[in-house]
Amino acid sequence: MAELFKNLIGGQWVESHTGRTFTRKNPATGELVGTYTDSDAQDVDAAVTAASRAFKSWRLYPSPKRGEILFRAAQILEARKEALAREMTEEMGKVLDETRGDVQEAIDMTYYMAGEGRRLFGETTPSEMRSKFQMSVRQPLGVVGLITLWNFPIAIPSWKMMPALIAGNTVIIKPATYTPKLTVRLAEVLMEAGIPDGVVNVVLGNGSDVGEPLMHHPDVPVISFTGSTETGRSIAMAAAQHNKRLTLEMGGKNAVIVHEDANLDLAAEGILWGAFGTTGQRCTATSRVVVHRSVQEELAARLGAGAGKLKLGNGLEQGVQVGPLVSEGQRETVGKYVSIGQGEGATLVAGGNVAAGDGLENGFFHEPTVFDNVKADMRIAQEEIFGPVVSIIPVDSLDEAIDVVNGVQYGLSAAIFTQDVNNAFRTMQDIYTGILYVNAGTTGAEIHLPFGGTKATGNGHREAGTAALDFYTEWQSIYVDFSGKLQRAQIDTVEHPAP
Ligand code: UN1
Repeated sequence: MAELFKNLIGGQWVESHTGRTFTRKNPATGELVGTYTDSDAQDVDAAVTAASRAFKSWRLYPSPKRGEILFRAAQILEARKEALAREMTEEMGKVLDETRGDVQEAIDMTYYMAGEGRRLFGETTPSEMRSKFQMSVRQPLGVVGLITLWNFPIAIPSWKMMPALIAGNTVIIKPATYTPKLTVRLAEVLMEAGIPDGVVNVVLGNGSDVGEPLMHHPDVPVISFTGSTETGRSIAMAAAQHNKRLTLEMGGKNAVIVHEDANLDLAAEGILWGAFGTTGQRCTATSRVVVHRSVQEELAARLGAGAGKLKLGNGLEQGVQVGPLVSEGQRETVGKYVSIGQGEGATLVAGGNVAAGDGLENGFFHEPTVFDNVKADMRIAQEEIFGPVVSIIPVDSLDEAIDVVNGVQYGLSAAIFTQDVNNAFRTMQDIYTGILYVNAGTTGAEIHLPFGGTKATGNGHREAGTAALDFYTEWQSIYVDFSGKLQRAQIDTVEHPAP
């Protein structure tokens, strides 16, 4: 009998009261990967009760001690890195090198936030009055609801959980139904590391049965969501009704500028990795290449040849560079956009088909696809595809390139390849995205710096770095008057100067 993965509520691994289960199959092979308890609003209620109770003591637990628990969790994650990466490849599909990177991001974030337990800095400022001391301190918010996507099955949960926990919040996480296992593993690690019962809760199930009750729950004042812009908007409306604090990490339509002075070898390599790594299923994936017309032909030839050479297959196998899409539905979306691109008159220079042969027909594979001569307003150049499709858009100047990069509804990541420092700085100044790379592709953000985007990509908050703490804490400004008299305003200190 295969292991049944359960909810974690109040420190106990429990089945949903529904008695239902759901399963996940390996998107590369179709083999069963896991069976999961399938929850609903009643399980969410139980988790909220447990998390609310645990918050009373966790908020008072000294933050350096919280940090020690996180530090132990990071050590356990390190020790299990390889096993976790393999499980992730089986469940999500991306290749082993990338799933190792995903686990590494969780390790890095956990160590980083462990260290924050000894900082969590506020400020002290001078007072306008005599004998008065003032400071700001970070206070936790309460029970935090986390709703995560499947493309970074352990990194994204860790980006949300670790800052929330170090700041003294308790959490309830609903992982994506495609990849619940790695969230269960992360919660197991935290329990082993000594996190008190009820501080971390996991509720498995789908968006309407678990995500919605969580986002509507009156005792969950904070929601953090990573996923589509469409779902994010509906969460924002629900959050507004309850006056919840909300962070949204949503779509992208990330572009790389290849200027006429670019190192083309470097640019082609960066684009191939950015576009086809994780089979294009990253919020940060390279989806548009905005190229100076003088180097368009050469770059298109390199990208077409490079895409054609990539080895597709089961990500656990040596030498495989591109895994499957996460689901049949995701592959259908890719197919739909390939047809749209052809209908719009773009030139297909590589790929364009479902991939088959050598066992690929058992999974959701699609050929890495490159379109050339794309116009900036075509749908393939405007809408997020979240798959292995990249569009080359020719331009005549850096000004035009910058306008094209900015001319979409999203603003997550962008990049420029140029050897000219003036062009690099000009781009930094004028591109309106949350993340920008110079002479590197659009992916590869590190955990030390704020992660997130402008416009329809987000709602103004950032994950990672100390910016994440701003989301998971409330500032409290504290004034301590030790003068022994009622000081009413600056005027008092002027009128009654000390002897
Ligand atoms: C995402 O796709 O949601 O910068 C996150 C990167 C990764 C994170 C991507 N470190 O591509």
